[in-house]
Amino acid sequence: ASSTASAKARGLLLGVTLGDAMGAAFEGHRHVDGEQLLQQERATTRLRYTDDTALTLALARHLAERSNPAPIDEDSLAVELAREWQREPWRGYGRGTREVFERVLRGTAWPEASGGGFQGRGSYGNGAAMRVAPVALVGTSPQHVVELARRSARVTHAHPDGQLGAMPQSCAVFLALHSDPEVPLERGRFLHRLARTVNHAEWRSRLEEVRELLDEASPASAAARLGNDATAGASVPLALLAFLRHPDHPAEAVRYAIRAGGDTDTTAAMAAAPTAARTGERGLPSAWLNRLENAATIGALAEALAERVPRC
Ligand code: 8NA
Ligand code: MG
Ligand code: MG
Ligand code: MG
Repeated sequence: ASSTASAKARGLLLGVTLGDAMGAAFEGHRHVDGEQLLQQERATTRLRYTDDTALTLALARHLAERSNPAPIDEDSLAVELAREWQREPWRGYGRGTREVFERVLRGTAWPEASGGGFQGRGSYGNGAAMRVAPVALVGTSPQHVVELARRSARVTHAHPDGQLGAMPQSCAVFLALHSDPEVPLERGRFLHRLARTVNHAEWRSRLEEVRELLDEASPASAAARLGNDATAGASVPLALLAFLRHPDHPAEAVRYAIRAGGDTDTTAAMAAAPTAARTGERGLPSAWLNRLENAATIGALAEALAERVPRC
């Protein structure tokens, strides 16, 4: 892999992990003030990641073991994700996802296992969006990436909204990965490309709301407007805003997402993915990286996937 692809792939995967691990201390808090966050940043304790990262890494390993043009095999992916939960069930999984994994491990095929939750409606939680970032490393175009996102999502999230959330998230990571960090990001154009690729009425209006908040919204007012809970529709837009507010500064994007409260580990992980994919690993604070569990393994997995990043 080129040194740029390698730095960007490492940024992407380590960024997700750091956002998740920094945000985990605040998950479910209504508000997070600057002082609390500063305390967490100044601590020297080990940074532990949660389900968001565990499943992102499982998806990354799945992709690393397969080649294009069909890097996702849903039957295997469902089992691999479920086994990851079984291996470390204490990482803080959502209820819906735990139930899907129990069914998969009992031998139920994924369409039935994921379709059975929430009275047969399936989950529209943000679990598919929170783990989707690695598909951006193997996708060859925005269209290809959102198709991979949909396929990776449906093994646990049968509800269309759970799958749809993973699409703008993956597309944002792809566009950021292939952006030149030396050239200022054209945020309006970026949102326009996302809207065109996802091509869905509800997401168009969510992206329009993000556009309206680009210049001055505080984290609290952004959360009030866009939502900050564990559903895909009320977390992916906030994460995207955090990225677009600080496209060249992963730590600031993470801080913005955390200060917005709610599902902080997940929104911070989703905000960090495109930001650190754009800047590469050097955009991540070394003080955070030094505290991060399993950083060497995660870096090595990123290097393996960097080989697959297409030149474009
Ligand atoms: P999920 O499928 O349980 O969905 C997450 C939440 O979305 C659910 O708990 C519901 O509140 C809501 N939801 C989803 N689908 C429906 C529906 N059809 N009808 C009504 N409500 C619905 O799990 P997931 O994997 O999608 O969620 C990811 C989240 O789970 C992330 O925040 C992750 O960090 C984790 N999480 C952990 C804790 C924790 O206890 N540490 C708390 C919340 C979430
Ligand atoms: Mg989590
Ligand atoms: Mg979910
Ligand atoms: Mg969460």
